[in-house]
Amino acid sequence: MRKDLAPDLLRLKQKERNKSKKEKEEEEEEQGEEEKGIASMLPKDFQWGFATAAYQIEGAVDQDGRGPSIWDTFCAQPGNIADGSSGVTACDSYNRTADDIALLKSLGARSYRFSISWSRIIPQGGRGDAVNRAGIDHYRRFVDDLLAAGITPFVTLFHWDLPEALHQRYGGPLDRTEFPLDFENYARVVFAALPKVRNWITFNEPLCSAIPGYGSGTFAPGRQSASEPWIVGHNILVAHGRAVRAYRDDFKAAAGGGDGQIGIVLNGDFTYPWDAADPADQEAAQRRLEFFTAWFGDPIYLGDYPASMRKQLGDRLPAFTPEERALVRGSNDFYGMNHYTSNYIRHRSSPAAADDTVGNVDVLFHNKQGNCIGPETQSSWLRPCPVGFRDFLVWISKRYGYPRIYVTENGTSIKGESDLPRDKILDDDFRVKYYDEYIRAMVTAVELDGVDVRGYFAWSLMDNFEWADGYVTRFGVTYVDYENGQKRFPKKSAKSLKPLFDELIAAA
Ligand code: GBH
Repeated sequence: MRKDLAPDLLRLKQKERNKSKKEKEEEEEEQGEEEKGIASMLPKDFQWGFATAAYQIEGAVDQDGRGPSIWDTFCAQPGNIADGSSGVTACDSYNRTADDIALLKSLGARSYRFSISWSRIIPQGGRGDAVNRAGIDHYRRFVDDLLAAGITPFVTLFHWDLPEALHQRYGGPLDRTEFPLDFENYARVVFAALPKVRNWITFNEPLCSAIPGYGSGTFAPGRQSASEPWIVGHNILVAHGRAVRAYRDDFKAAAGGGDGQIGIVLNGDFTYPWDAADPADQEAAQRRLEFFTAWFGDPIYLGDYPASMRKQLGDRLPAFTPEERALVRGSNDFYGMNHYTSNYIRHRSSPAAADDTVGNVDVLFHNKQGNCIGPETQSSWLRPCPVGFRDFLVWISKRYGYPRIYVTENGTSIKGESDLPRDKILDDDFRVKYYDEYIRAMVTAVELDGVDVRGYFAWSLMDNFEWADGYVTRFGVTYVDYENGQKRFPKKSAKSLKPLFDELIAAA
């Protein structure tokens, strides 16, 4: 019923609903009812904080025995990165762990999501290759320091920075046998090295390794193919399954009473039909979500790829062997959700092109009536639409049986932010509003739709290397002065999250 309403109408409806709820609470308060507001609260142990990724912040690419990753190679080829930059220095976080932890503390974060650089742990990447003690020691110290500061680590094993040596050796995730075995080995080394970590993420956004990496070629390793994205996606799922099985069999029980958890992070933009009255557009909007997120979610929660993908892609989409299926199905202790934006979707009448990756649809920001989904940002793909967050949380929850969800990334860039003087950048009202509206939309999903959200991480703790967009696009709640020693200056948005979560989390 709600599906045929445009997001702006939904927004109004939501406002209305929240208002009447607030009014109701006020009434209850007058009546002196004790349970007032309890249901509208996030759980008291709700984990909130900020997220980053190794290649985007660490710099120090040659330090302490790190081996090169495919992003070092990709950045070195002219034309791949908008401003010709790379992660060579980035935020220099490898040498500034104390600064980053102090920053997290000052912002009131309860948790921190960061990723580990595979080629710092095993410079050549493979299971027959040497382990780098210095790399392990670095992350051990970092985890100890976070815990000493009262901050809970959420650790991502793979945020796109494949060791270059594995790309050279067998094409990395293109190899159905070697890649899952080498990833499992790397995961085991890290699980053993960091027994105090209770929250593990195997892969960040496998879709981004697969499609920009091997389809459009806009991300490392920059390959362009109509068939490789589906192979890469498949092999990443199997590698994820192997790492999860290893963790459950050999590490989970030993680590602090068996309360550890592990899952994958999937990205997904929500969709609305371009013409809400056209069943073909309604179907197209669903199909786009399947190509985006159910591509990985369905095998994990339901045991196979969506029928719409099989129908369009045929044999280019690998089939699970029984052994692979058993590894992948049921392999999430939680659902890690990265979410930023929404689109209007229009069906296409012509057959899908061979290199189509979106389900043979047009992905748009305007609907048939000419309504725009949200204001422009610095990122061509991102326009704020908070109600899409609520609707996406509900879509995932219904499809997968209301899993425990951690929102592992959410945030925005701002159009023209980098052109402003520093004092103006620090006054990032657009980002403050984005977080306020998105987080409240999430809370609405918790209180009215029964969605089970356990944590939330803002992307990102600080401005950093925004992949192919370089440093011009800033996603940080903290400004980083790249010209003057990577000094950090918290923006208004950085300080806005603690009061917001203090309001929304139930008192202990
Ligand atoms: C996340 O990806 C990443 O996990 C994080 O590292 C990144 O910094 C953050 O978001 C902000 O971008 O230009 O049309 O080809 C979000 C998903 C994947 C969205 C790549 C944009 C490129 C679309 N992003 N995608 S396009």
